[in-house]
Amino acid sequence: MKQIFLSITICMLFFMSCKNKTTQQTSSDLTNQKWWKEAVVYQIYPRSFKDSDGDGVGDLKGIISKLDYIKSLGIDVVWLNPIFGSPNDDNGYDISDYRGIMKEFGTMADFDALLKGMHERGIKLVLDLVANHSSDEHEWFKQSRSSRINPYRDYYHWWPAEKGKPAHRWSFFDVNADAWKFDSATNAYYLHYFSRKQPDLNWENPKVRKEIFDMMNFWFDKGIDGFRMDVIPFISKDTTFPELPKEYNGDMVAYYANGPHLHDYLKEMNKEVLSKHNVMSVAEGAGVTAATAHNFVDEDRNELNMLYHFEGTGYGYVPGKFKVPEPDGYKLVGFKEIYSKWDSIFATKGWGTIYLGNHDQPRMVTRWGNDAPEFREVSSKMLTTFLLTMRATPYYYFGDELGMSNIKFDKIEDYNDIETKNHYILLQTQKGDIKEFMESAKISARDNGRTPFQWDATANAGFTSGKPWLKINPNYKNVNVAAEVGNVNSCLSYFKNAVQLRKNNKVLVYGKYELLDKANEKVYAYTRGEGADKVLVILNFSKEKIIWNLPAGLAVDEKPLLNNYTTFSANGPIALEPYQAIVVKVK
Ligand code: TEU
Repeated sequence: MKQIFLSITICMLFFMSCKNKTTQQTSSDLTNQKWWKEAVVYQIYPRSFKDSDGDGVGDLKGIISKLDYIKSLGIDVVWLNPIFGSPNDDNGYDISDYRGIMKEFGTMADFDALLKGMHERGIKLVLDLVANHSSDEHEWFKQSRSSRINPYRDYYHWWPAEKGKPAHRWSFFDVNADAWKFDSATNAYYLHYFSRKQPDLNWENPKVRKEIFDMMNFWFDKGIDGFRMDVIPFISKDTTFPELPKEYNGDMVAYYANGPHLHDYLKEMNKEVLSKHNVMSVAEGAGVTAATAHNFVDEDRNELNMLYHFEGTGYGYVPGKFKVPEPDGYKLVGFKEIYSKWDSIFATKGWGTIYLGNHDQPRMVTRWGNDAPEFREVSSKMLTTFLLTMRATPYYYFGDELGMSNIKFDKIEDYNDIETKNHYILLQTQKGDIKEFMESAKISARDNGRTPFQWDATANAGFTSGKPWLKINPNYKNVNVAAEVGNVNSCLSYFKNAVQLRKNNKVLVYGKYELLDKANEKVYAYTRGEGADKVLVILNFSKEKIIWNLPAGLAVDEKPLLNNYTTFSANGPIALEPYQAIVVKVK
């Protein structure tokens, strides 16, 4: 009897504590609303958006000419990939002039006009901060490599050759995967986690940090609204460059992301720059895990606002191989686990982001949906529904609103990207499986997401009057803005509706997320919100028709808030069409 009483008491206490948690969470959400949590971010790869001068490369004037299109999407923030002076070894991620505009993209006057045009339309502008490394053509590096006693020597990481070869560090884009490059001018090696033309800056040096912070303030003083921070978790290194620790398990990215002074530097950046402006900051969270995420974004840490993780977009590749997709495709149950886990990480503290595509990723419809002609549009709309109904700030990649898909090059010569080209060379040297690599690249290579934007069915998709820097996807004849803009059933119209739905329903921004039917291998279903303010999202991730049963106790409206088909019946088992997506209010 005593025992029964004890268990009842424990149950009651547990119930009360859960209830308290929920109440707390809701009230803290309501008092902690921020514009950057409610924003929909639209990412533009400037090289591929719109060319105004016929050189085949997109530019700032091109973006200016399309501001009304951008405004019509209903998005709040534009993130532009790097637009600064660069020899373009890695398409702008190798910066030679942090305060100037890349020649192909235009001038500072163009930039000022672009920013003004965005602000006039109520759109915020976020730029890309690439500060883990510069270009080897930056003046700092030219000075640094010229002599061991040059004042800029310590702006970078050097290892004198008389000490022997430094301990191995892996490089993303090096043809030998070696991050140390010997430089005969001073008989020393320099560090480059990315290409040889992207030497890593030495953040231990306070002068380097000051240069970067001053540069950030320069752009904020111009009026920009935030920075996306390229591989920012890599900035701090153990500069003794020891042999890799015993517990190191081959995950170099995770190792790079945990430098000893990383959070000191981010706090300093916050104090010197971010806290002085009403802006947003988002870290590219390479190597950041569930265990470390809060250190970057919790408000009381005074560091950054958000980060995006790689667990989602890295999922479904064969472990140990370079971006080789699992032969039978990815498993939805694992996909749901990842996104549910990342929701729970920020459920009561911090804030998340969500994305399926960006300039480092293939097109989302090819990778996560189905780009076969009969399913491209519906599955694209389904993925759009997912992105715009999760509790996290959506980062939506330009072109996905049209349902653009992978170009799938057959020949290595068609690729422009240093990652793909250099990995091909590395594989040749290692006598690796080139055939497997080329097939995988059709699904996973970065250039798939970089092909020029498709404006209309005229020559070169209306992107340029010249020769485009990268081939245009031949499907542009049907998949383009002109074809979609007046069509209420197009991907474009669907995206705009989904954006408006999120804007008009704060429950889609802040509401509690609850996964339903987690073992279902084809359907991803979840609710957002609680009590009277709750919606159900049902996403059929398969090409099959599915009957899905509403969980007991859940009743929904007859008319969905969003549906990528015309059919829906709220009574009895729900019949889902291939890739059907439904958002419906819970009664
Ligand atoms: O990406 C960093 C990064 O982790 C990528 O190298 C990513 O792992 C890879 O592209 C996946 O295939 C950032 C930028 O987003 C990327 O465009 C740059 O090339 C890189 O940093 C170097 O600046």
